[in-house]
Amino acid sequence: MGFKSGFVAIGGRPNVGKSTLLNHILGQKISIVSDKPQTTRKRVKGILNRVDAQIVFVDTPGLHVPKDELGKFMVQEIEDSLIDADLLCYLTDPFQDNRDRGASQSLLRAFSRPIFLVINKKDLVSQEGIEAVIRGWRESLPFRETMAVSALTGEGVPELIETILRYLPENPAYYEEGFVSDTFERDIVAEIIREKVWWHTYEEVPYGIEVRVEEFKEKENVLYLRALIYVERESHKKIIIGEKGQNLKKIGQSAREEIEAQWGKKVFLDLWVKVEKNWRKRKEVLWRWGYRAR
Ligand SMILES: Nc1nc2c(ncn2[C@@H]2O[C@H](COP(=O)(O)OP(=O)(O)OP(=O)(O)O)[C@@H](O)[C@H]2O)c(=O)[nH]1
Ligand SMILES: [Mg+2]
Repeated sequence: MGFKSGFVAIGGRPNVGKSTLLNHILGQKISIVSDKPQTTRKRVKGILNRVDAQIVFVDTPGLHVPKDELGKFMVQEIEDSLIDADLLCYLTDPFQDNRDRGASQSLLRAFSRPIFLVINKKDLVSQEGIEAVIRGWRESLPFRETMAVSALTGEGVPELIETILRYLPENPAYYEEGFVSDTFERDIVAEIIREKVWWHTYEEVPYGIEVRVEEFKEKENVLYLRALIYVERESHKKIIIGEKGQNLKKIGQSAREEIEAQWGKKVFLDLWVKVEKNWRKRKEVLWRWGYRAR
């Protein structure tokens, strides 16, 4: 058998565990995760290198009906990820309602290569629960494979990878060995900070957050970072900073610890909060930040 390679898109509704699955497969944090829907905004590549194959996984934003320019960009990211994909893992979980099937129909129909139905969060339900999900989907599209996994415990993930490999073509590798993601270091740092802001804010606040890393200076054993956290409203700025700056301190501390662990260096993280009014609706700001919808 020759070397195999291909692109595998991980798609599905918000919050079903797409990014958690990507991270588990790669054995490292590549894509940020939270318990709130629509965490992922841009597609994230994670490259699995094996002696016999290279699988380029593409984590995508959650499928939803866009309400603003940022949402339009996110849905476009899903569509663009499918153009190159050899296979689509449509991820769902046992807690989705009928909207899951409704929302996915046009996307799934437009995709002409193999689609797997992957039911995630297996650890939270019984076998009957999994079977109920499969029954719910039976009338819909013909999936080539149906599997249940837990992205959290890893149960079922090796089987998923082996099954994916059976469908991939014989091809040389797309990326050099050792290449795990094509995300720029600055953007990785910005995403880690955004994740911590998401963890420490609630209701509508996290959705209006954007993080930009303005300075990224790497010296021998030290990484110096200056980042701006943008919010949509003055009141959100107060929430992020918190009483006597306590919330911002927590955000900064957990982001710093994670960056230090990833880079293996001491990190100085200088965090600032700025208002950019209603930025999710403003094309000129979105374009500047790389969220360019067609
Ligand atoms: N119990 C359990 N929780 C999981 C599993 N996979 C993901 N989660 C949790 O589900 C929540 C959403 O996970 P994400 O990986 O951010 O989901 P996503 O599909 O990438 O979400 P969006 O980026 O918003 O579309 C987080 O709280 C995860 O910890 C799993 O297999 N079991
Ligand atoms: Mg995600």
